[in-house]
Amino acid sequence: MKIFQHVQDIGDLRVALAEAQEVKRDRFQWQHLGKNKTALLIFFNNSLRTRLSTQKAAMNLGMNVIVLDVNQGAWKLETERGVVMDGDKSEHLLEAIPVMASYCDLIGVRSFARFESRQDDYEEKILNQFIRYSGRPVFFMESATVHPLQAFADLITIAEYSPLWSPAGGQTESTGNALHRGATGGHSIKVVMTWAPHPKALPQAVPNSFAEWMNAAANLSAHSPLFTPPQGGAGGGLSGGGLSGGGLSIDFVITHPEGYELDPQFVGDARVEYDQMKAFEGADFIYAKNWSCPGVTRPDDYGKVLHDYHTMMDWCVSARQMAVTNDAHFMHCLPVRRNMIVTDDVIEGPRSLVIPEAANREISAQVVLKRMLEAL
Ligand code: SN0
Repeated sequence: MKIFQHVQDIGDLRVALAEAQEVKRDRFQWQHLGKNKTALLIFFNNSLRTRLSTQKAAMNLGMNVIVLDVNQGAWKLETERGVVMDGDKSEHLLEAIPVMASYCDLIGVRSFARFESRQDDYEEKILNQFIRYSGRPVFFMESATVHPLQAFADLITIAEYSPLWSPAGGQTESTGNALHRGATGGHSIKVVMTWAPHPKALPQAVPNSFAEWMNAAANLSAHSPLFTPPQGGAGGGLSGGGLSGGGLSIDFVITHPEGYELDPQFVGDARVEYDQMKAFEGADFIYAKNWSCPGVTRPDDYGKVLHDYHTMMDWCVSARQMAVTNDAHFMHCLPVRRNMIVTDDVIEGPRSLVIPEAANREISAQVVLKRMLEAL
C-alpha cells in the first residue's frame, strides 16, 4: 500500500477485518518488518487518539517514530506557490516536504479542512502535495475530507459487537443485539449515522469516511457474508467458518437536518432520513457526529454552522432516541462534547462503545502501517 486515503486502498474488507483480528491476537509478531524503519507523523492540528494510537502501532511493528507538531516549534509553512513570503511564514511546504521525507520511510499527515475554499479542501490540496513531493508512502491521519483510520477502526468495532461475531478475546454472542432477518436470508444490522449539535464548525472528514466505509461494507455484505465469525473463538482470521444463515448484511442510514447533506461521493447509495426519530427505529448501532455545512445543497454556506445550536438541542442523542432503537450500541470517534452530541447517561451507559472503539484505533493503524512496510 502506497497511499491510505479511501476504503478501496485497503482492498478486500473481509481480509482487512481478519488481519485486524490477527493483529489483536499478537500485535508484536511483525517487529522485524519495522526494524530500522522510521515513521514520521506530522500534525497541523490537535490530536490525542490519532497521535498515540498511530505511534503505538508503529512501535508494535518495531519502528522508530518521529512526531512533528508543525504549529509548535516548527517554522510556519507557506502552502501556496507565487506568494511573496514577507509575512509570518518562514518556510515553504515545497521545501519542507522533501526534507522531512529524507528522514523517514513512511509519512502520516493530519491537516483539517480550512473552510476557506470548498474546492481547495475537496481537492485535498495539502495531502496531495505530500503525495507528490515526498516520494514516500503517505497515510491520511484526518485530512480535509477523510479520516480513514477512524472509519476502519469503526468497522472493526461494529464487526466485533455484531451478533454472533466472537473474535479472539473479544465479544461473545450475549453482547450482541437481537437478530433481524436480512433480505438475503442472512441477518442484517441497522447502522445509523446521526448529525448532532455543536457550537463550532467541525470538518466533514469523519462522517465522509464513515459513510464511505459503511457503504463499501454494505455493498460487500449484500453479495456475500462480510463478517464470518472465527470458529471456536480462539483463532480469528481468515480460516473462520461462515454463519449457516448467510452471514451479516448492513442497512446503513444517515440522518441530519436539511442543509447538512454530505458530498454524494461519500453518501453513495445510503438512505438519507431527515426525521431523526424515524431513522433511529430498530437501529443496532448509533454513530453520532457533528459536521458543518458541506456546501452541497447550500454552496454559499460551506463550512458554516447553519443554526444557533440552542435551537437544535433535540438532535442531542439521549435516552429518548435510544428508546426506539433495537437496544443500539452508541458510537462516537471522540473527542465528544457531552450534552451537546450525547447525554452523560447514554455515553456512560452499558451500550456505549466509545472506549473499545478508540482502542481499535491502534489496530486499524497497525494494519495500515504493516501493509505499507510490506510494500516498501
Ligand atoms: C475533529 C473533527 O473532525 O470533528 C476531530 C475528530 C476526530 N474534532 C474537533 O475538532 C473537535 C473540536 C471541539 O472543540 O470539540
